[in-house]
Amino acid sequence: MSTFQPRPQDHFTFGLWTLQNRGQDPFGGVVRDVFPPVEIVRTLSELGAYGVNFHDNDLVPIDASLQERNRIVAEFKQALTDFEMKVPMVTVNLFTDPVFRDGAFTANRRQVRQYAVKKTMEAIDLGAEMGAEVFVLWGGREGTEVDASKDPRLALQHYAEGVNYLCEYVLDKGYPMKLALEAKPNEPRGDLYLPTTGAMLAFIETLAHPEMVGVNPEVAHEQMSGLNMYHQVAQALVAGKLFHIDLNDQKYSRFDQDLRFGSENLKAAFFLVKLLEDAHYTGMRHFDAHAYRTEDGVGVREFARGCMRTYLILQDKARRFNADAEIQGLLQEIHAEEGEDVLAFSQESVRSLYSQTFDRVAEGARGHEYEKLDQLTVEILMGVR
Ligand code: GCO
Ligand code: MN
Ligand code: MN
Repeated sequence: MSTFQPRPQDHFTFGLWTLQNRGQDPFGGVVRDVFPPVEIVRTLSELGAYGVNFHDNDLVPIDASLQERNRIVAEFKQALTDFEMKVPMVTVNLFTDPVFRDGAFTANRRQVRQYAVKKTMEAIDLGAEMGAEVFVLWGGREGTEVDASKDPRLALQHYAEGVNYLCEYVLDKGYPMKLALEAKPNEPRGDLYLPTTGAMLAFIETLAHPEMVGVNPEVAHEQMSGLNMYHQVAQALVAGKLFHIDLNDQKYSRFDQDLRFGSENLKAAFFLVKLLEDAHYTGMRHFDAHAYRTEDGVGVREFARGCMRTYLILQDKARRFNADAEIQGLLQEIHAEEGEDVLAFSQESVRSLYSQTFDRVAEGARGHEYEKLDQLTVEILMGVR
C-alpha cells in the first residue's frame, strides 16, 4: 500500500509565489511572515517536490541593481544545488507594477509594450540560466474595463507582436525553451483578452512560430469561465499543446480562489489526474494555489503537502478505476458499438451510409447505463471499491 509520499520522480512543482503568498486579499493585509525563496526551496525539497518555478520578481525585486540581482541569483542557485531542486518553468510579472495598469503587450502606450517585451526577455534569460524549458506567459492585465479605450483587434495584433518577438528572441539565443500561454477570463481586469484555453489555442495558430507556443491551462480559470477543465486539457493534449498545467481548485462562480488542489471538486480533479496519467503527460504537475488566509507557516506546509498527496491519491484511484472489472466491463459494453473505422469521405462511403438500415426509434429508446457508471466512479472516490 502506497504511503502517498511525494517523490521527485512524481514531478511536482510549485510557484515561489504560491508559498510566498502572505494571505493578503482586497479586504485585508498580510497575515503571515515573509517566506524567503531559499527557505521555500528547502521546504519543498523536504516535502518531496521536484522543483520550483517563479516570476522574475518573486526572486529579484523589480528595482534591484545588477549586483543585487547577481547576488540573489547566485544564492538561489546554491540552494537549488544543495536541495537538489530544479526550475522547470519561469514566468514574468507583467501585472504588479503600476506601469502595467493598462496591460503590457496590449497597453495603448507603445513604450509600455516595449518595456514589457524587454522585461520578459530578461526573465527568459533568467529562466534559461536556471535550466527552465518552459516559459509561461499569463497576461495578467491584458484586457480592459472600458471597451471604448481599445480596439480589441489592434490589441490582439499587439499581443501577437509581443509573443512573436519573444519567440524570435528565444530562437536567436538558441534556448531550448517553449512558451506556454495561460488564459483567465477576468481579474484583475474587468475582462481579459483570450479568456480561455480554447481561445489561446486559436490565437497560437495565428502566430509566426506556432510550433513553439502551447498552453498552460489552470483549473480555477477554466472554472471561472464555467468550463470543464478536463475537456479543455483534452483539447490541448489532442493539439499537442499541453506544455504546462496549473493545478488548483475553486468554488464555482467565484473570484480566482487558487485553492489547494482537489479541495473542492474531487470528481473533476479525479478526471483531470486520470487524463494526465492515461495520456502519459510528460510535463510537470505544477500547483498554482495558496494556503487559506487562516493559516500560519505550518498551514502553508500542510497546504503544499496536501496538493501533492491528493494528486497521488487520485492517481491511485485512477489505477483502481482502470483495473475495476465491473467498471471496465460496463465501459466495454458502452463502447461496443463504437468500432475502429474512421468516417472517411468517399463515394463508396456515401453509398454505404445511404444504404444502411438503422432503427432510429429503437436506438433512441435505449438506456445508456451512465447512472450506474457514474455511481461506480463515485464509489471509487469514496473509497469503497
Ligand atoms: C492567477 C494566475 C497566476 C499565473 C502566474 C504565472 O492566479 O491569477 O494563475 O498565478 O499563473 O502569474 O504567470
Ligand atoms: Mn488562478
Ligand atoms: Mn496560474
